[in-house]
Amino acid sequence: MITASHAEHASGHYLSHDWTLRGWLLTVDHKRIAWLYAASITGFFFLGGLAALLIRLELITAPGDLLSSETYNKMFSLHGIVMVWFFLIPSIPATLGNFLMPMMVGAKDMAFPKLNLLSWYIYTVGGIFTLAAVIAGGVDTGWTFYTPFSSLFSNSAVIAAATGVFVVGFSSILTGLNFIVTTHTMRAPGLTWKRLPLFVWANYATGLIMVLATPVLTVTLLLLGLERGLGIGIFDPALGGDPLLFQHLFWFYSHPAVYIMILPAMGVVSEIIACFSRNPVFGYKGMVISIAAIALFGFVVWGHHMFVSGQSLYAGILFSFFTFLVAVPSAVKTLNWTATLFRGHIWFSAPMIYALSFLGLFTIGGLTGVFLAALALDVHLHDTYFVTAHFHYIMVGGAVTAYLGGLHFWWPKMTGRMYSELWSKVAALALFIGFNLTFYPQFLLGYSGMPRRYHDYPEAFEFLHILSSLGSGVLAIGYLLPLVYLGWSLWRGPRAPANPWDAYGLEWLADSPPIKHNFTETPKVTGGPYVYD
Ligand code: HEM
Ligand SMILES: [Cu+2]
Repeated sequence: MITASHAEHASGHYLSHDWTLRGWLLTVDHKRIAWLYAASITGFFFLGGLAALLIRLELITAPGDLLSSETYNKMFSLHGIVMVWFFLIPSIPATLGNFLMPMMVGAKDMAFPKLNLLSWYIYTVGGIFTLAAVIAGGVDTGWTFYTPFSSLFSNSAVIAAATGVFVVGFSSILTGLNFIVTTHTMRAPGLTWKRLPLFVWANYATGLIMVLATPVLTVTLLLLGLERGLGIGIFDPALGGDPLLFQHLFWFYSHPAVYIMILPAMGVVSEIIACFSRNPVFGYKGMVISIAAIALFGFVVWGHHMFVSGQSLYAGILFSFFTFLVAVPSAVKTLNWTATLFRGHIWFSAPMIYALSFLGLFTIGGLTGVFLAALALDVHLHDTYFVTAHFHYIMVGGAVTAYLGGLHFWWPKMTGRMYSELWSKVAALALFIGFNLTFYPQFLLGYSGMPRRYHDYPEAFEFLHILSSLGSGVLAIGYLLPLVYLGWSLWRGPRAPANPWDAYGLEWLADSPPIKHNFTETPKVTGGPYVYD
């Protein structure tokens, strides 16, 4: 049980005053910073999405007839760089996490509100560098910046783009730091670790990965810049370097980084599934241990990206083994969500449709990851559309779907407004259908030998590519619709009560939208989370 008072406030809420530029750009309120991030990542999401649509347009026909191969390379690089570094990494933590972490632990704000604002500014500076790279003609290295292509051969705007990613890493570190310290020091009386909502646990673990892994990426990009800009030999064998070193360093960060994308998504889904099946999350302790295990083992599997790079077979066997191992806690979580649904009173609200979509799509993404972790199979599947489909099932089907689910779940809290039930369900279904139509054919394409990152292909692959491109049109509708009805709800939506879903959690005790410092008095916690009956 949790208690607190939330009397009506004549003084108004966090959005009701100070709508000056200064009031927004110099705010240290975690809730407003969440909106600054939300606006920025939405912009990047649609920029990346535009590039994706151009890619899918090119691939409708077998010959490379819409974009030249150079432009095509720049298009998928733009898509990957923007989506991974400027949308997915910040997405849930920087928006929903920023808004909710302090509220869920019963605090007034983050531990370091000014660092929180600084992290958004750093993100913005990074974003400007990357946009400058695009304006300067684009980058063609892919989001992975592999050497020796990026350091020696590419004559596109590598330095500007890599600098953007280098800079944005610092914002990620600051966000992570804030999550860690906030969880440790700002919890309300009675809110012990064993009573923390899973969303808080997930973001806490994500914070640890952000702080521990991101510096490796930062250094790697710095080394790349030193070699490309000053000719210092690090990755170039002619100068005494080793090109594979780049891949090791890059994936040492970027594999854990995929858990930066998925752990917060898992946190969101836990909250939604518990609420809309009116059941406590099955196996809370197992869920927390799984979060920790994923964060920990995520650090020892990076070599699964390098099975065919010539690394030693023994290394390959170990990396394969650990990769199978990391799939176990993911499976535990999936089974526990399913058990939570079992005998629940399921309410098919829009957030729940997103959460259920996540469950199915994440499972397919995870299981195909297990295929890829098998050494022999990966020789056949590496660098094909099978890999593309695998990670899109997780990063888009999983993380983006959960982000939208969370946005719909907490929208009434964040804005004080309700949105159209009908349209939100239509959008969630369009997403599910469009997503599968786009990416399921890519498994078949990859398995039959279609390599990734090519702008033309044999005619035999045309039918599946057409399906995939059609699907991307439906998917685009699924993403554009929320922009319309959520935007509309801001002006015309009915007022939201403090707890429209009858959900548990400290955030629901606050007003909708919350007052500036969230609670009138610090809430007291006397029991565990998810006391649904
Ligand atoms: C559930 C356990 C998972 C397993 C067993 C797994 C396994 C793998 C393997 C073996 C590869 C390398 C394939 C290759 O390049 O030949 C791979 C690639 C990839 N995976 Fe996963 N994965 C899992 C979860 C995830 C998650 C949670 C994400 C993202 C949130 C993710 C994102 C990616 C990405 C982005 C790539 C390809 C990167 C690139 O080459 O551009 N995976 N996965
Ligand atoms: Cu990986």
